[in-house]
Amino acid sequence: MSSILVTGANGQIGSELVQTLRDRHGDEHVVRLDLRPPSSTSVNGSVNGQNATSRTAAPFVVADVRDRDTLAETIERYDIDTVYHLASLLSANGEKVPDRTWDVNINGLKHVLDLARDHDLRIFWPSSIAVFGPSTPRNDTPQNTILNPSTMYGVTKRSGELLCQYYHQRFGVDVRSLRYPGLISYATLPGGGTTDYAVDMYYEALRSGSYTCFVRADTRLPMMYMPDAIRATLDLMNADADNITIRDSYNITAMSFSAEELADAIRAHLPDFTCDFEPDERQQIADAWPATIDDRIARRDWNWKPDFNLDAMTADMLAHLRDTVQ
Ligand code: NAD
Ligand code: AKB
Repeated sequence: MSSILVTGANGQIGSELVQTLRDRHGDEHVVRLDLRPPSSTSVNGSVNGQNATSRTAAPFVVADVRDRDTLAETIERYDIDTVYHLASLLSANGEKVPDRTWDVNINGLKHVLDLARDHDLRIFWPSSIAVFGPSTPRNDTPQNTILNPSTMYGVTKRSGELLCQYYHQRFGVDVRSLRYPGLISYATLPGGGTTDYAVDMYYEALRSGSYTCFVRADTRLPMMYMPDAIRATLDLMNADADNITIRDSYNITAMSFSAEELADAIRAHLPDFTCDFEPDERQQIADAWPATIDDRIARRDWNWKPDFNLDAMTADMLAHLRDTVQ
């Protein structure tokens, strides 16, 4: 049986996607790759982490996705047929190191697409609402619209979308993609994006009862709870290829709320929670992104439909975090 490779496996999405893939395919058929071994021992004590050449019950490869040779070696050694290529720098961190962001996000993806062409791999690669920019329509942002990203992260996401579409059209690579909105989860902290405030607010509400939010109260962005994001990812990958009409990246959304509405939703459970707002440089990034997304094509092509709205997500987040956050 072939195996699945998840790059960026330690990240906010990767850590949860890996768990779901393991449940479906077995630990030994899900190979994780990241810059460092996972920090905890909660990975069955089976972390290898030395190089790409060791096989364990739950294989882990320490590698940089810019290292094409190690990617190729990993794909051959573990008989990989599908790659979830998540390794990336995100929007806020990306602005601090734009050269590295281009290098990791674009050259890493190019290696994966080249290997997909040569080894007949199926690829999932996430794009982002960061492909949109200040002159994109902000409400019900259409699938096909003005795409003028204002961050290096957004530039790499739009360039990556075009690269995916090109490899599909020119070489027949089965690469599929979603423009995720901000993702909210309790298992692993986010990795330096603009939408991180939405996760931070839950943690601080429980930890200290107050939060200073780095965007304005009226900042409204599209968001999604992680269980919906994982399900969307796997549903897209399981969809009949004939139904996939978008080969750059699908618009997808679940909910949309302002930072103040998020604080209010938390306050419904924690009445003493206080939130103030001190926008920093991430405000400018948030202001260039849509408030709401039109995802009708995803709904039509592969029956996308979210399960969680703001209230359901808030109840679930707080229930999970209550015991762990001090
Ligand atoms: P994250 O920052 O939590 O995790 C990214 C992982 O990639 C980290 O574990 C990091 O160590 C690893 N990584 C970074 N550079 C690497 C390199 N050179 N080689 C190997 N590994 C490297 O990110 P995430 O939130 O899990 O995002 C995963 C993907 O989903 C990214 O492509 C991101 O752009 C996309 N996305 C995420 C969100 C979100 O809200 N989380 C929204 C839209 C799109
Ligand atoms: C970020 O804020 O950078 C990510 C994203 C929406 O791509 N969460």
